[in-house]
Amino acid sequence: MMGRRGVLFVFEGCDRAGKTTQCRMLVDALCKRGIPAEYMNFPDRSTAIGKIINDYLLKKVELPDKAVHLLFSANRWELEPVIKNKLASGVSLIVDRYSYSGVAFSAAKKGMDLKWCWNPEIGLPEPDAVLLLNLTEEVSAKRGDFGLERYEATDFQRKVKSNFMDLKDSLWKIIDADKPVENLHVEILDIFNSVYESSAGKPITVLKA
Ligand code: NYM
Repeated sequence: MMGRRGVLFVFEGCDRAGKTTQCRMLVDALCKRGIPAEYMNFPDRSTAIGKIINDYLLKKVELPDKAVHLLFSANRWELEPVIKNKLASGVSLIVDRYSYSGVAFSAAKKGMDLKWCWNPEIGLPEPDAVLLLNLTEEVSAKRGDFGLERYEATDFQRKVKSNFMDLKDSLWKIIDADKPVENLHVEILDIFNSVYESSAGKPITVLKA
């Protein structure tokens, strides 16, 4: 008998919300329990497209907003076969940013709207769950200054947060990311367990218009 598929479990949020730490902790916890799981992150800077994105984020190159938006999306599409194969082979993917970051960040720029930004994402595998790590500005400020990458500025991050709130649907889970790391991990593990149970036997769907 074929085993069950993996789940596509996506973390979203502004910069410094603690997504990477929580993703890594979740992957470790799942692997220890014998649930096959792997970490994935977008942008994946290791691919050919990812290298251009990396140069753009580091401000080594300038690109028109629409062009770079499509590159971020293409970066997901170049990994779409990998995502589908891993899920089908039973591996759960714990994903550090996905299409929603693509839209929330690009649409925070002048002249870019949510609908235009969403279009290239249509048809990508749809997550079984999206967790939005929501950090208050006070706690974010305590984590130190932003880095030097593009987008790392308070005003811009405010717009990104408001875009995330516009994108969220009833299936998203909004998580209070001000909590201590360990408490947050326990809460997330619980959510994963219920998503894992409820997704057994369900096909992988795709993002829609
Ligand atoms: N980002 C990330 C986008 O603008 N569009 C996207 O599609 C994705 C996935 O890249 N500030 C932005 C959000 C971040 C930046 O991400 C780098 P990270 O997770 O810091 O490497």
